[in-house]
Amino acid sequence: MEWENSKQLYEEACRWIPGGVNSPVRSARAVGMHPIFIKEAGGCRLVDEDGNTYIDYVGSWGPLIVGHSHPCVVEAVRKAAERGTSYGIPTRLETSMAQKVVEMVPSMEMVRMVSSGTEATMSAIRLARGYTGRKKIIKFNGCYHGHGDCLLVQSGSGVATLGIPGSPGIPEEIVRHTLSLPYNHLDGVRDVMERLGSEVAAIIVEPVAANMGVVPPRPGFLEGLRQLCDAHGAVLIFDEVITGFRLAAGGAQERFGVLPDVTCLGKIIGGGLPVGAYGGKREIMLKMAPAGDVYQAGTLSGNPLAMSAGLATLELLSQGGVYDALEEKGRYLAEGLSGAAKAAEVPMVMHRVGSLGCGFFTNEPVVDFESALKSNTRAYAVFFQEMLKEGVYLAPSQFEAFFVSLAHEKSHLDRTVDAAARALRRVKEELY
Ligand code: KE4
Repeated sequence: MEWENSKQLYEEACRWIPGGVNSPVRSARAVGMHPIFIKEAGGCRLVDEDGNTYIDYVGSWGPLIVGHSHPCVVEAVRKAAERGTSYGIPTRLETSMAQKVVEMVPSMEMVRMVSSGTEATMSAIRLARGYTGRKKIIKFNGCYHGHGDCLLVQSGSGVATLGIPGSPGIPEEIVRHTLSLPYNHLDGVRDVMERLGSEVAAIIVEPVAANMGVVPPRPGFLEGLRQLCDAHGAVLIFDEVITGFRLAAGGAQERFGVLPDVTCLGKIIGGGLPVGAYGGKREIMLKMAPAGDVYQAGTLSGNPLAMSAGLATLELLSQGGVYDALEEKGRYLAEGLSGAAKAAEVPMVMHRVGSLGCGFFTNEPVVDFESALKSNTRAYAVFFQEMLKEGVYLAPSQFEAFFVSLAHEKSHLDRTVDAAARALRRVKEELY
């Protein structure tokens, strides 16, 4: 497999775009190569600029849960575009989307559309601070909530991948009120809340962490956060940008039976177009301007193209049997990959929740960011490159996830497991 055109396109891009990419995790630096450039995609397949095809397990980092270029989504966007792309004036589509989201997400009574997950979490933090009149925020090491200043502390995803200690350009005064604690360690949270609880506006958490690789909540962790927020009057925010509409129709909060006060959404809600959202209890959401006095705005928030793509996607996800199918596909793939690692005698800890998963190259338990960081990222890099040569596109970082879609058929999963068997043998030869 060769990537001559991608190499040239990357060199050209680097002249005009910092690092040649519009988002750092796409750079593939962490896996020791240049990024491939994609020409088109359909279903679970990608085609790059050199004509190579891949089975795609990134799906634009989660949004394409029904597959690329789904006819229903394409048709919805086409029809909307013919009527205009954006008005900056209310449309009935936005109300339909809000009603659909409230219907699907158990804790939501009202919702506000924005254009990215970062906007959703930034707004949720401002809302929590405005609603409580408090300043402090608790997040968790290895969780990534977008690149908003006050949340870019001990973050996962690209920050962890590139080993950036946070980010220059964020004044200490901004992050002084952000406490980042070990994920899954409820005692640590309880200690901090007992000392500072009256100053804490919110605890924000990925209910299943997916930016340090995939790390599920320990039994009782989410329930414990709920109890601590109730006891100290803090707002519990679930960042469901990845887990929303993926782990169940109602996301992680439905799957784990713990209801937050505010939920942040993104990715799937836009069906591949730029959409984020935040919402929750009516009493809290009514603090947002113009109903209340906490300000947040967005030129393209709720634009008809993005609403059309998102609504078409959520309608497809509302059909019977969808989440059983995603569960079975995820299970089948994860068990296949684990079996291939065992056969190749390569240490791998496999975590999977529904159609979201990650294989850590380690033989120790992974329960938080600190233990995830012990993974052999060199082994992951070799695995990534070998799988790419086999025609399988994985996340170019150990600290991300694989995303299975409805478009992945058993034949694709079998091909992936067969490819992994060969790739892992080469990892074994090279590193173990
Ligand atoms: P965006 O601003 O990238 O739409 O969403 C930020 C965000 C918020 N919360 C969670 C849990 C997230 O995972 C994300 C973004 N996820 C990364 C991948 N892990 C997006 C990929 C990228 O940064 O290019």
